[in-house]
Amino acid sequence: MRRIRLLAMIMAGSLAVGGGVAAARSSLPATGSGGGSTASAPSYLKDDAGRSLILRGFNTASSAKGAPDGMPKFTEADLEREHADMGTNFVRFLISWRSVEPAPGQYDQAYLDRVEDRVSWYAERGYKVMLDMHQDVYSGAITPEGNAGNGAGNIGNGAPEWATYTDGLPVGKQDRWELLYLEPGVTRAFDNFWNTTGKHPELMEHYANTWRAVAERFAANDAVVAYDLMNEPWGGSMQGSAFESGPLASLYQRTTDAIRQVDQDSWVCVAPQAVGVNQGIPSGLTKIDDPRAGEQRIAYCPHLYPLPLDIGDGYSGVSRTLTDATIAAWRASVEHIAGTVLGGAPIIVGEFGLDTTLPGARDYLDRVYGTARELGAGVSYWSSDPGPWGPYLPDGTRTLLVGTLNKPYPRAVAGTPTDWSSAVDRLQLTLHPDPAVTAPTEIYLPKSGFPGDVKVEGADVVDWNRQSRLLTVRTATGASSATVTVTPAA
Ligand code: IDC
Repeated sequence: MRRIRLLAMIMAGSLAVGGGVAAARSSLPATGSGGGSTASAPSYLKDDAGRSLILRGFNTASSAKGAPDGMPKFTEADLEREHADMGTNFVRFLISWRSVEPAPGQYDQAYLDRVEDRVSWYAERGYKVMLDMHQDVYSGAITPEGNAGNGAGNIGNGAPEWATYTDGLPVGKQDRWELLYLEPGVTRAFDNFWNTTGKHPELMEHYANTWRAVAERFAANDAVVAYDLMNEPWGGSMQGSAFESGPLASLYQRTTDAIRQVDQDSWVCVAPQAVGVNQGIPSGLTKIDDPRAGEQRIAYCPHLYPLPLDIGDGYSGVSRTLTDATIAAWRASVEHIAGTVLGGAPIIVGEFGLDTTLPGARDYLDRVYGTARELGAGVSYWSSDPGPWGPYLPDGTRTLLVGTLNKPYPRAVAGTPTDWSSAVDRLQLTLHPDPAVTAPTEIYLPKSGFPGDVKVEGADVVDWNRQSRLLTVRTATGASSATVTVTPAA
């Protein structure tokens, strides 16, 4: 019953505010590039050489949430397999407040050592890492074993026990973990965190300082490029734009300021309220100021979880039509926040994912990656955990995700990608070279017959590395545009 009400509430919200999104979008400058509906030219995270990064990878991993040592069940061999099978270059790596600050003001350096150790696996393979301060339902301290009644175990995670104040309010059982957000004890824990109760001004301060401790550790680490400040924020009793423009924006600002005391260069990623916005309703998030010298390094990192996919049909029939409508509304909302509110922030889709056994799963994946490409967005798929949502089943069998994700793509572009397309049997990239960037453009090519036939205009092939499967091209001096087309050998 309750689930239906929540879904109805979100759907109603989506219908009621849909017009607002469209209006916001039409007021943006239209570039009309590639015949798409890009509201403003995408912007990209840059690597140290100044190249535009196209980030493709996974969330790793949900298994970290309840683990006593805070580490995912994911080995270096697992990363090796992922890299060989899909050529990923990015990870959204889950960390948690409870693990960084197990007691007030005490930062667990041994935990950060373990994180750093995992980061080094990624660094050795040329990956970029986004650290994600994960939470679901606030904290493990309020959703003890078995609470959800679905055998999922300890599903709440994030805040340390000492920062969890439910004021004695109950947390009942729910058959879907998301619905625990509606329980009175969970609402109160969030209200105390955001200090809407007026009783705990210290908690947000602790949170910002926790991030500073993390940033201090990773500031000089070239592989760590971004900090995702809070997974799926929830306002407790305060919802929508009152929450997003109020306590959420204020937490983001304080945390950004704290990070910048120790790290000038990493990107700070902000996300909207999750419920509703993940399903395509507009966000009321407001601007965050980056105090660093030079250009802003704030990225927008929303999640995408269309409700119709959950309702049973997967991506087919009426739920496909509704999912497409959700994606269109979500895209308009994302372009508005990244383009207008945040002033041209790059986008990373921090999470999206589905049960790959659902009908139409492959089409849905192609649809979302296509949208991300048009937005210039990085993507971290939820998640690498073994199972039907992930790339591998627990016995190691590949799901359809592996073949669907393993496509050629430009990983680092010496300029701006103005148009690119990717299919299992073809990669085409057109870029506007940046003469200030001396490093070459790198393109990942899967094993299936690539590199085969390589055509370049306004550029030269510098190298093909069979080991890393990277094709390296350098644009001709003075060229205003370059195009690379690669098709596999027949
Ligand atoms: C899910 C895990 C599931 C776990 C639950 C609660 O897949 O095993 O029981 O979290 O800890 C999100 C969250 C992400 C969720 C994911 C899938 O950010 O933590 O993982 N999801 O449900 N938001 C929307 C979906």
